[in-house]
Amino acid sequence: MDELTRRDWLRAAGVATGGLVLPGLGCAVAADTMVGQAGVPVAEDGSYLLPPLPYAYNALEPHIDEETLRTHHGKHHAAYVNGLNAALGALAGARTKGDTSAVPGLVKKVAFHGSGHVLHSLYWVNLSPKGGGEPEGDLAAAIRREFGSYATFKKELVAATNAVEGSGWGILVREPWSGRLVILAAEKHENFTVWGAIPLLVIDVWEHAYYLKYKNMRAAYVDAIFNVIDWEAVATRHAWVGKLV
Ligand code: MN3
Repeated sequence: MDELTRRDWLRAAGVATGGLVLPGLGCAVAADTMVGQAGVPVAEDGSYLLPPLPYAYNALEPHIDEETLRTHHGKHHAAYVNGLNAALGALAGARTKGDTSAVPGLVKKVAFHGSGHVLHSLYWVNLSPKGGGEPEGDLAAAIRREFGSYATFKKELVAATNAVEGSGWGILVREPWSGRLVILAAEKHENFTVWGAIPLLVIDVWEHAYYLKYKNMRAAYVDAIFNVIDWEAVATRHAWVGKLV
């Protein structure tokens, strides 16, 4: 693979396995309170911030009532932001102590709160008092191409969303390998990824990745794989993601 093809492949792979790449969310956050993020505001110290609603709490009445929106944004979403910051802080503390015992529990918290934070940030800007109607332009054309009609698309999105078991989300994504639109449903927020995060390095721990040689000794396989990681490739992707934010 020549270098250009390789770079393009790495780029495409990253976007696709990330599942959902968030566009700029357009939150009106003062520039001096955030650092280079597309709508998911980050403070100077790297902690996450609750993005302000882009409209008043009563602006979506009567469809979404003021009390619901006030609680949803000010309490529930804020709790995800706080939970994410707390989990990352606890991870940093454990790292300082060289203690990995808490890491498995904490990474689940990062996935849960981080995904909750990102999905809510997108949810607010998916809504508007001026919303409703049907999509137009390129999006409308893409929906027609994929689903046949807006009515069919809506029926499928509603069916998927209504059928989420327990708590979760109906989600429309643009799948970057082909550019096509895909309807997904997430249980909880994550199971177990952060939507919008773009992977830089992955380690397959399905047994098919190691069982023939390592049998049940997954840890030996994981230890060994560090001998063959292409950090230059990881660095290329790291730099590419840096240009997005
Ligand atoms: Mn919610």
